[in-house]
Amino acid sequence: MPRALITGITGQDGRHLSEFLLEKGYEVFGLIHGQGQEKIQTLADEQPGVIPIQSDLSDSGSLISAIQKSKPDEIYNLAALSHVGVSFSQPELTAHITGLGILRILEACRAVGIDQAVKIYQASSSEMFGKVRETPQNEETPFHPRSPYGVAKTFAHYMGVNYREAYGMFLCNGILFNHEGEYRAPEFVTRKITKSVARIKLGLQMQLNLGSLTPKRDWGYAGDYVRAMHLMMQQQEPDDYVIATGETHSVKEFVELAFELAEIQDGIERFVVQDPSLLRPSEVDLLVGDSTKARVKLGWVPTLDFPGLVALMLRNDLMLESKRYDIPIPKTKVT
Ligand code: F7E
Repeated sequence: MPRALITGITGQDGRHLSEFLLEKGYEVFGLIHGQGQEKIQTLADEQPGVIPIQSDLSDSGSLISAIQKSKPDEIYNLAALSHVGVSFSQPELTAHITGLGILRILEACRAVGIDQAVKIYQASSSEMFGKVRETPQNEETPFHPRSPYGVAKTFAHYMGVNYREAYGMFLCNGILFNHEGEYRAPEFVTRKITKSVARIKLGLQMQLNLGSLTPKRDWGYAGDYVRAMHLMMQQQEPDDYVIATGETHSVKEFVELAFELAEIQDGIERFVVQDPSLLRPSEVDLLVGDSTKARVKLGWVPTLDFPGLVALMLRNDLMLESKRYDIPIPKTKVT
């Protein structure tokens, strides 16, 4: 039975990936940080089958013992301070976890002596392209990060490349474009929109505060993207891959479609308030990925397009909010 160790186990990608790997027959270990038992209980409730290990990405000794305990064939480093906006107010913590986390894992593998056997996945990000040098972006596009988060991810990316070249370690960087779904946290714009539109439909909310509506993102479905992570790790040679749909849409288009699917007329005019406090000191205006390499070499294809993604997230939020307040699910284009 193959063994996988996942950092960021309770995050969106950790949830999708652990479900996927458990179904494939893996023994899955998840790193849980902090001292409370609450997270361990939540993990047991929401992700049954995952074996928790208390450890912290900022504590090298705890990583060494997590690796000794789990004896992983594959490590997926998904943990990060992942909110780009928040990284501007916590830049040092972002560097500490999002940047240095993978370095501590790589060194822990060397210290335990599994560095030539273990396969490691590093969650790189399209945020590294930032102020884009070409469109669409592929594996050869130069990086120009626009946030402490993007800078930290770029450091981590190159650290992985360096350990691959210097020590022959098996490390894949998955340069994932935005990926969303039912497990997305509500501080990210897509989930904020679908949750708010669902609540507006149910009469529970009257206003949706947003920052800029003009940035464009290449939004895919997280469930599709964890399959790509696993595929990279099954190859003979480690490599870096862009994972993206190849389509880009503005935040405004996302909001418009969510209102349309919820059958709410003139939603932007009636409910959206532009809130200057949600603007970022420097913004990434346009991202769209070229995932030809992953499609050709890994045989990876996404299953959900943009309208399918918005519909899935909105349907999920309509059901959750209706259930929470014991309101019948309203009739819409997705329910
Ligand atoms: O913002 C704009 C915001 O926070 C998307 C992370 O998973 O993907 C994600 O990073 C866009 C930005 O995601 C609000 O300014 C407007 O232009 O959902 P987001 P992100 O920054 O693209 C990459 C690939 C990662 O690696 C990251 O970890 O939407 N926007 N109004 C807003 N964004 C938020 N969060 N909230 C708003 O009210």
